[in-house]
Formats: sequence, C-alpha cells, structure tokens
Amino acid sequence: MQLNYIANASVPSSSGKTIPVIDPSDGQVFDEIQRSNAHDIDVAVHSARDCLELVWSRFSAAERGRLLMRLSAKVAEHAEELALIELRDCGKPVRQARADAAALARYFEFYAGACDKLHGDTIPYLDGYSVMTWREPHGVTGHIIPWNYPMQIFGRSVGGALAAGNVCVVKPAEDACLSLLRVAQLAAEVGFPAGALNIVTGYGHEVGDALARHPGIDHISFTGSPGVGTLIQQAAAERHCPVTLELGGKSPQIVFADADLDAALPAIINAIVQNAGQTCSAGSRLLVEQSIYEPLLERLGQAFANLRVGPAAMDLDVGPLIRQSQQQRVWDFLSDAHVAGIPMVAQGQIVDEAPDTGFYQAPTLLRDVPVNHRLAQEEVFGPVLCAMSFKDEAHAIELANATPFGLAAGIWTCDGARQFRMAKRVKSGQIFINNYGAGGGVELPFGGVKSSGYGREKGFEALYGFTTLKTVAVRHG
Ligand code: TXE
Repeated sequence: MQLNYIANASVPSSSGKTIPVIDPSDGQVFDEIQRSNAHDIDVAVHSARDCLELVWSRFSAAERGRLLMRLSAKVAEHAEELALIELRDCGKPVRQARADAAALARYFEFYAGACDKLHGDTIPYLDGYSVMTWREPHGVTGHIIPWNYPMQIFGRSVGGALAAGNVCVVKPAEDACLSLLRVAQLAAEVGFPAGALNIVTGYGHEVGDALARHPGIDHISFTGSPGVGTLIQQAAAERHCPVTLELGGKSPQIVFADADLDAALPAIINAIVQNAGQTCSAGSRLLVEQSIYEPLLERLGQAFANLRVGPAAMDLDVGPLIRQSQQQRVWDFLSDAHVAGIPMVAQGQIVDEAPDTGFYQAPTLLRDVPVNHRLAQEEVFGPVLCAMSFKDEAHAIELANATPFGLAAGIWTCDGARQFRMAKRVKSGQIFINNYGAGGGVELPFGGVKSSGYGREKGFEALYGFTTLKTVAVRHG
C-alpha cells in the first residue's frame, strides 16, 4: 500500500480510506493509494510553510541548484525503476516510460542550472533614486498533475517552482501517483529538507479542490481538463491566487502540397499515437492541401493499418488507455462519427496477447470530418486522427483557428515565406515548422492561448511564472 509523503515521511491519510491502483494493460488492481482529504492537505501545507520560513528561504540560489542537480542524478540512477513503475501504473510502453524518466532527470538538471541565473533589473529613474526589481518566490505552490505524463509534468512544474525558491504541495492524478511518491523519497535521500516537497494523493473533487482553496497556497499550477481548469480558476479567484493553466488542445498538423511527405508522415503518426493519443499537444487534426489529400490519406491509411496495439510490456506502437472511462470516452466519439457518416480510412490492430480486460483502442484515421463536428472541436484524448482538406493558405488558417483551443500546430511546407506567414497567423502557444514537438526539449517554453490555458511552463520562462516581481526604490540623495 502507498502512503502520502509529507515532511519527508510516508504517512497514511487521516481518512483511513484508500483507492485501488489499476494496471491499464489488464484492468487488474495491483496496489492502493491513500484517499486523502482536506485535513491531509492542511497538514501538508503547514509543513511546507514551516519549511519555507525556517529552512528553504535561507538556502542560497546556488544551494538550491546543487540539491536539484543531486536529485537529477538520483533520478537518472533510478530511471529504470521509475520507468517500470510508470509502465504498470499508466500502461506506458517501455520506450515511452523510459523517455519520461529521462525527461524528469533532465528537467531537474535544467532547473538546477537556472536557480542562480534568475535576477531582477535596475531601472534608471529620477536623480536621487536607485530603483531595482527583485524576483521573489510566491511561497507555497500547489501542483495538480494529470495522469498522462506524470513524471514530465511533475518535472516541468515542480522543478521550476523549487528552482525559483518555492516549496511544493503536489496532488497527482488518482490514476498515476506511484512514480511521484518514489521521486519524493529520492528527493529526501539527496537532502531536500522536510516539507520542501509534499505529495498528497486522492480524488480531484476532494483533495484537488481542497488544495486549490487552501488559503496557505500562494500559486496553483494545473494541467488537466478545461472543465476542472474553470473550477480551479474560480476557486483561485475567490482569494486572488495566481494560477497557471494547461488545458489541452485540438492541435492541427497542416500539410501543404510542397511538403517533404517522407519527413511529415512519421511525425504525423507519432503525434497522434504517442502515449495512445493521451497527449495535450497531440496532433489530432490533419489539414491537407486538396491536391495531395487523396495520395496522403492512402499512404497514411496503410501506415495506420500496420500499427500494433498491446500491453505496455510488449513495447508495441501503442499501449492501453489509462482507464475504462477514458476508453468509453473514445468509443463515444467514434460512435458519434459513425452516426454522422464520417468515413474511416483505416484502423490499427489490437494484438491477440492483449487481455480483454485491458483498456485498448486501435489507432483510427477518419477523413472529411466536418469542421464543426465535435470530433474536430473537442479533445478526444485517444489515438484518433481527423483529416480534412483545404483549398489554399487562407482556408488552412481558417480551419487551423476554428477550435476553442490553441496549444500547438505543425506546419509542413518548403516555402520559407509561407512558413512565417502561417506561424504568425495560426493562433497557438507553439508552432512547429517541418517537425512536430521539436523533440520535447525541456528548454522550450510551453503553454497555450484561448481555452488551452495561460501561463508558461518549461524553459527559463517558467521561472517568471513561479516568482513575483518586487520593485524596490531607494531615495538616497
Ligand atoms: O481530467 P481532470 P480527466 C483532458 C482530456 C481528458 C479529459 C478528462 O481531454 O480526456 O481531460 O480527463 C484533478 N479540483 N485532459 O477527467 O479531471 C484530477 O484528480 C481540483 C487533458 O482525468 O481534469 C487530476 O489530478 N482538481 C490533460 C487532474 O485534476 C481536480 C491531462 C486532471 O484531471 C478536480 C488530463 C477538482 N474539482 C486530461 N477534479 C492535459 N492538458 O494534458 C479533478 N481534479
């Protein structure tokens, strides 16, 4: 049984209740986590506050950096263990689970090096004054983490917050806690003081809500669904607490007739099947210039038909979805597509070894999806790619911007001027030209516009969001 991790100790929830942990590859229960409550959050916030005031605020930026660097090395040392935990807890194929563990180590490494490079400015002002700005941590930051990339989202969010001088209370998703509980233990082992990093598990409407409402939380980072994002924003607004929201997307891959299709094809497929399509920046809409629509769909259809889906340990192209309700969600979208007469081009194959009790979904390519259909508007969060054609550049931009989201966009064209025109006019937090995702580098600021949220995580930019700016004006003459 897994316990909460508060003040460098494993502790049970005061509720005495637990939540079963299910392996998505076979649907079987293999562990349990604490079903915590508002009291547990209160304990964690107080331990974080004590740590901040008595210990953490006295660490120099360089000392914080050294600790984060030690944590990075420790995570790298335990990468295989963490990957295997994630494989079972989230149903991630081996390669993806290993990539997530490596990314976590890299986040801590990046933010370790950034700690002592974050500084304010001096501002020329009236004679007799010296004016400067200080970047100060918010204090105790709350982090509500989803289940699709627990280690990566923890790394970008908690890594940045700690580097900026905050202490953290983390609420992982109820489906995906195990790796993060282990990382908190590793942090204690490398010398993080008690209370700097606390993990409280449980349901969103119980502990997540309590965290968002707690008066001792000075900033909230949330990655998850738009609906819960709204609740978090409302709770935070009641006490004017700053928030960073990352709420997913319906990201387009825009392919012009002059594109290098040999390069585009694997990237288009990977962008929708990676992590079984449960990726906020999944390239879930394919917009193709009319003249190459049919040949491109034919090539893609063949590739989709060859994709193999199975248990995480088999390390195939696609693993299971996280849980039964997520599988049902994808089925509901596909049944709506069927009712609307949206043609299916191809589907991958679920291998015979996949137990019926696992949460599998074959990657599916749909074509001629009407722009206003919910399949072209809402996040499916499964391996479902919706293709449609466009006439010209203006039409491509219109389609690209025709959803409530704006997280990422891929643009495939060899015309340099068009690359920049498109990059300017597509409304999105990130634009990828002749690639998709740019390898996911931790250095690259990440976040959305419109309903995809606001604020930025990753890169140096995140540190500005995890700090507040104090203006200090000294009159000396
Ligand atoms: O998300 P939730 P769900 C999208 C994706 C997916 C859909 C539903 O489209 O199909 O959301 O997934 C916590 N107060 N994304 O239901 O509920 C919850 O415990 C505070 C996109 O799993 O938003 C978990 O830790 N917290 C996405 C986290 O919020 C609450 C990643 C996310 O869960 C809460 C995940 C509440 N009232 C889903 N209710 C992305 N942007 O990458 C839940 N939570």
